[in-house]
Amino acid sequence: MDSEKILTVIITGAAGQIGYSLIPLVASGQTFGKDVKLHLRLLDIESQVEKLKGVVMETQDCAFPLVLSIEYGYDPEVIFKDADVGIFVGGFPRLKGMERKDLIDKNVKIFKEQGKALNEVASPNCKVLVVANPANTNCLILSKNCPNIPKENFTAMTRLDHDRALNQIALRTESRLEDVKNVIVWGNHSSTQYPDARFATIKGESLDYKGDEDYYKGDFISTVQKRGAAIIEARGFSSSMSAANAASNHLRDWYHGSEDMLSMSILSDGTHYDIDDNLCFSFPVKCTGDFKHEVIDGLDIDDFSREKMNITQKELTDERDLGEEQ
Ligand SMILES: *[C@@H]1O[C@H](CO)[C@@H](O)[C@H](O)[C@H]1NC(C)=O
Ligand SMILES: *[C@@H]1O[C@H](CO)[C@@H](O)[C@H](O)[C@H]1NC(C)=O
Ligand SMILES: CC(=O)N[C@H]1CO[C@H](CO)[C@@H](O)[C@@H]1O
Repeated sequence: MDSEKILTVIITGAAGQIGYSLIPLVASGQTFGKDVKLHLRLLDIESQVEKLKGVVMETQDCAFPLVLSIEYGYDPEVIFKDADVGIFVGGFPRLKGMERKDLIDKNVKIFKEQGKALNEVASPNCKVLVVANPANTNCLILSKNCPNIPKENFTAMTRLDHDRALNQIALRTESRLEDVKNVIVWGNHSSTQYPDARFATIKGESLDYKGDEDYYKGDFISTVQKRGAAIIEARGFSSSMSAANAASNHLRDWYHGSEDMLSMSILSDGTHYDIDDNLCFSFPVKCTGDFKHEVIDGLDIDDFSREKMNITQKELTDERDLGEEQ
């Protein structure tokens, strides 16, 4: 018999909206599987701890058979202890009228502190997913402050954009969602991202991209890019159910592996698609299981795509430079 599999999983921002949707996905086994037992470690800021206590009570009341223990609090040096997986959902949100520089300053402070704590107390084998925006830059800062954990173990989420893109293609082609595969989201998780349908397949056959090129170069891209804003406009809150679901999908496929081409933001090393190193950039990846992934290289980049990739790269570079002034 295999020895029992146990993961210590931390979720930051656990008292927030995304946390509330994410905890049941993780705790029920949807994310890591029904055979993986869990120690849950939930963090939020001090002013949210009372609320977090309520979330912990509810998590206990769900009586999830996989959950061996739950701890919660606001001190990352306590909560991050021995973490195998870190899901960073908590950040400083962009408030109305806030400049990007202020947003970066606030988040740099949080992710520096959390990176240091992770470095001190987490497992050196810890795997990281950053969800909190600006996710790519937050991920880069976290990694910089956490040299004990290899760079390849840091990722940021573009899976929500990826899943949004799959859904738009399914609607456009009147296909079943499960039959649509292999889109790519390049770059930053923001309105400069480039959702790329050129290699998409439906039931294993190439999508008729050329036959509907105006759409795939136009409305398709802008719909995916602006989907987050459209949801805020309609719902009055930012995406949380779908963000939690995407975080769970990202971790599930990273852990178990997948046949599909997926999108993940990773720390670039300058060897893929002429993207500079030292950026957290979303690439097409193949997840091979046990939290291993490789960039899918060799895809053709036409002028249209390169121009879009240049835009998103430039923005990330500017933002990294802002973050480094701290
Ligand atoms: C990257 O995306 C995040 C999240 O949407 C956003 O806050 C940030 O400003 C973007 N960065 C750039 C450089 O566009
Ligand atoms: C993309 O950026 C590179 C380097 O900055 C530049 O040489 C190239 O001409 C740009 N390509 C397009 C299509 O904008
Ligand atoms: C993707 C991946 O798992 N990368 C590395 C994470 O860290 C461990 C060691 O701490 C490495 O063995 C993995 O290759």
